[in-house]
Amino acid sequence: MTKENKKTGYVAVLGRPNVGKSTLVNSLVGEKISIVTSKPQTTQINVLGIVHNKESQIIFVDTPGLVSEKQMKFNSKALNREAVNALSQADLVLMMVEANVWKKTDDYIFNHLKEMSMQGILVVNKVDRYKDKNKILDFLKDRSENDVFIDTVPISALYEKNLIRLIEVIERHLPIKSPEFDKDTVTDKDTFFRITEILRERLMHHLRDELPYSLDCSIDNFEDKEKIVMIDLLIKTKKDAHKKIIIGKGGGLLKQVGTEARKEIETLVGKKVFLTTQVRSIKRGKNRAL
Ligand SMILES: Nc1nc2c(ncn2[C@@H]2O[C@H](COP(=O)(O)OP(=O)(O)O)[C@@H](O)[C@H]2O)c(=O)[nH]1
Ligand SMILES: [Mg+2]
Repeated sequence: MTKENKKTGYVAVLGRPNVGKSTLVNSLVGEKISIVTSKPQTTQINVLGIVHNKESQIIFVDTPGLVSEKQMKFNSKALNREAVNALSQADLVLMMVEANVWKKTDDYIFNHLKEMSMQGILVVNKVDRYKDKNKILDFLKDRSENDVFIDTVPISALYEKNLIRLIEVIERHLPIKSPEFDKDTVTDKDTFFRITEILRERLMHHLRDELPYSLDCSIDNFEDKEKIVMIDLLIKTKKDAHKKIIIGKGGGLLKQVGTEARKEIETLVGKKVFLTTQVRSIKRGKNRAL
């Protein structure tokens, strides 16, 4: 059976790290699709968040934040490639910025769109930070009058303000075609990916800035029993020193990370979860188990 045609398309969400891209996609999908922390470059690969409306199917592509070459550290090159990929496949682009903040990286992204002769919607996030909305008006005007932005929408992704308007504006610019995903599908990522991402988010939340990027989280064992899911998670790190930090004093940090992750995983799988976490440092191809 062919699906009824709707406004359907891929919407790439671009913006510098930490502007709130993942928060927006999660709010719109109504489920945690993509992890969020206060640290830049939390999202490492493109994640699809699919929003099903009566009139439309909007496939958001949450990208790792684009950064300029100058600011590149860790694996930013690979992250940039993900964002550029999303751009090339998109039917529509959202460029997300923070209200009253415009940084060099915003210029970099804006110029990138301009050079590619791409048009998009300017989404101005975190307006909740300004009680007096007049304080944002000049910013909106200054930033939206150019040939890149076809529309401007101020929002608060975190407090879900003006998101209905954003959806309306997006729908206006999408082509009418057959929806790509069935209505139960909210992301392209499977449960295993989402579980390891939850663990990574909790680790990033608790650890020092630079450490989390060198971590690799995976599932060692997964058993779905009738009333409980048994999961063994593995955290791989490159240095023994990192292993010590992750485990924490008397195992305290790892225990806390495990407890927080377990609660979120229970929501995701809809069952009680028995979770174990193990840290392993891998040096020059050798496996040094805990
Ligand atoms: N005040 C406020 N904070 C927000 C809003 N949206 C996101 N944040 C916060 O900004 C930080 C970065 O969010 P995230 O979605 O990970 O940004 P990303 O790197 O662009 O994906 C997190 O601490 C969010 O809670 C918003 O609308 N208002
Ligand atoms: Mg993100």
